[in-house]
Amino acid sequence: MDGDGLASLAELQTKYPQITEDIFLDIDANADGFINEVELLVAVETDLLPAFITDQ
Ligand SMILES: [Ca+2]
Repeated sequence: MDGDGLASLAELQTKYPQITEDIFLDIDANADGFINEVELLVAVETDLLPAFITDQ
């Protein structure tokens, strides 16, 4: 993440190389092309992501 509170697919893939575009689109609930903190929390709760990303 680059400090704006949103994560792009490329940013997520630096931490989770296994994340595909399909998974990213599933996480991106409002389809704005970025993952915000709420979407990240939902992704962890629904096991779309294996762990919580803690840095900002
Ligand atoms: Ca989003």
